[in-house]
Order: sequence, then C-alpha cells, then structure tokens
Amino acid sequence: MAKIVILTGAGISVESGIRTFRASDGLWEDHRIEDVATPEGFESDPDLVHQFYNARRAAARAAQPNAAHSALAALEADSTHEVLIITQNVDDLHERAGSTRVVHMHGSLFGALCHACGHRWPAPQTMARTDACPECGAQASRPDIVWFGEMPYRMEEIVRGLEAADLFVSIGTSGNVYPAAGFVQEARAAGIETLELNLEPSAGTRMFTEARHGPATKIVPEWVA
Ligand code: BV8
Repeated sequence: MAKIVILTGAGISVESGIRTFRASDGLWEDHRIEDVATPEGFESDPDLVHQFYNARRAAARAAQPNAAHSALAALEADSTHEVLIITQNVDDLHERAGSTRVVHMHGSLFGALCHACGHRWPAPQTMARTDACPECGAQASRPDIVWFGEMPYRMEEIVRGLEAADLFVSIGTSGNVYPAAGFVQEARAAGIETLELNLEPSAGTRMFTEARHGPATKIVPEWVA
C-alpha cells in the first residue's frame, strides 16, 4: 500500500473563503501577522490577539470544505493508499471533508490552552484572556495555536511519517515558514518522490520532483483521479 504524506497550507482553504497570510501582505487590521501570532504579541496585547483569532474562528466555522479537501478525503478512503495529512492550517476543513488522519502542526482555532498550567479544552466561539481555565482557574486563556518561536506539535510523528513515505505532496503553501518549509528537503534526502500542487511556484519549488500549478479545487482532484 503506497504511503502518501501530504503537507497543506493556507492555499487549500482559499476557495472555501479563508484568507491566506501572504496574499494580504501578512497584514491583519494594520498589524503584521508575525506580531499578533507570537507569545510576545499575546503578552503585550492579549485582547488584540484574541480578537485576531476570534475573527478567524468565526470565518472558519462559516467556511465549507472545498473539492480539494474532499479529494484528499476520498484518497484516504481508497484502501490502496495510506494517507497522512500534515496541515499548517488551523481550520477544521480537512476533518469536515472526511479526512481522519490529520496532524495540526500549528494547532487549531477550536482548541483553548491555559497559559498558566497547560490544560487544553475545546475553545468557545469567542475567547478572552480572562476566561477561567477549567483546570486551574487561572485567567490565562489562549488559543491552542503554535506561534512564531514556539515548537510545532507532533514533530517526532511527522518526521517518522516523512521517512516512511513513498510520496510527499505539498499543497497550497508558500514554503516560507519552517520547519514545514523544510519537509521537502527531508523527503528528497530520503530519496522520496516529491510533488508540489500550488497556485504558483512556491519558494522551494525547485526542490520538487514535479510541480503543477493552478487552483487547488482543479489540480488536486485531477491529481487524485
Ligand atoms: C519554530 C499560527 C523553533 C497559527 C503559524 C529564519 C529562517 C528560518 C526560520 C526562521 C527564521 N526566523 C524565524 C524562524 C522560525 C519561524 C519561521 O519559519 N519564520 C519565517 C517567517 C521565516 N518558524 C517558527 O517560529 C516555528 N517554530 O521554528 O520553533 C523552536 C525550536 C525549539 C524550541 C522552540 C522553538 C513556528 C511556525 C508556526 C508559526 N505559526 N501560524 C495561525 O495564526 O495560523 S505560521 C502561519 O504562516 C500559518 O500557520 C502557515 O503555516 C504560515 C503561512 O504559510 P502558508 O500556509 O504557506 O500560507 P501563505 O499565505 O504563506 O501561502 C499561501 C500559498 O497558497 C501561496 O503559495 C499561494 O500561491 C497559494 N494559493 C493561494 N490561492 C490558492 C493557492 N494554492 C492553491 N489554490 C489556491 N486557490
């Protein structure tokens, strides 16, 4: 059974109406995303950061999975492949399309984390720092998101999956953010075939054995077919 590891980024959710990071010049309400998506940004203005994530949680809830998400779910359901999706995205569109093996390496909009004790619980529609932690009671609630400078989640599982893969596919990512942007190099070093499916060539496009460019809802179903 072919083992396929698929990395997805913001580009796979664009046609579901969810904005990417760099299309908006990395700006959100006149704040650089790198400034609101950092622990320092949260320390200095937790209300602004919660406002940023509350808006994105509402947008993700309102969005629907698109044909690219559905094609990947169909690929997983087809028993001749073992599919592992590693997503940089914090929306839940892969799961809502039917994918079951999904690793959220940058966390999820639908998770809450206590900055004081590390307890995790399902995030309410809108969050505020003063929300009391169900475990320790501290008013130190943050979204369960991996910010710049923080260690992505489940990296050991990701590296094991990459090393065991027969094919590495990167979909809808600009290849700007590490360690995700480095996965293609790791796949090549392991002698694994690599494929890029993106609207336009990414920063690392030369690293891929093959690259196909176009909107995800067109080129992902075509590849899966
Ligand atoms: C870490 C939070 C270490 C949730 C995110 C200098 C060099 C190398 C690395 C660094 C450096 N300085 C700092 C670093 C490390 C840093 C980093 O890589 N910085 C970059 C900016 C240089 N990385 C980190 O900090 C990571 N942690 O390194 O920890 C460590 C070690 C030990 C102990 C502790 C720590 C953590 C990175 C995670 C940051 N959090 N998100 C959220 O708010 O979402 S990253 C955030 O940006 C997203 O999650 C996502 O991953 C990333 C955006 O990337 P994309 O998904 O690719 O989106 P983008 O808009 O860029 O591109 C969209 C693409 O889609 C485009 O290519 C476009 O063409 C395409 N597209 C558009 N429409 C379509 C389409 N494709 C198909 N169809 C369409 N219709």
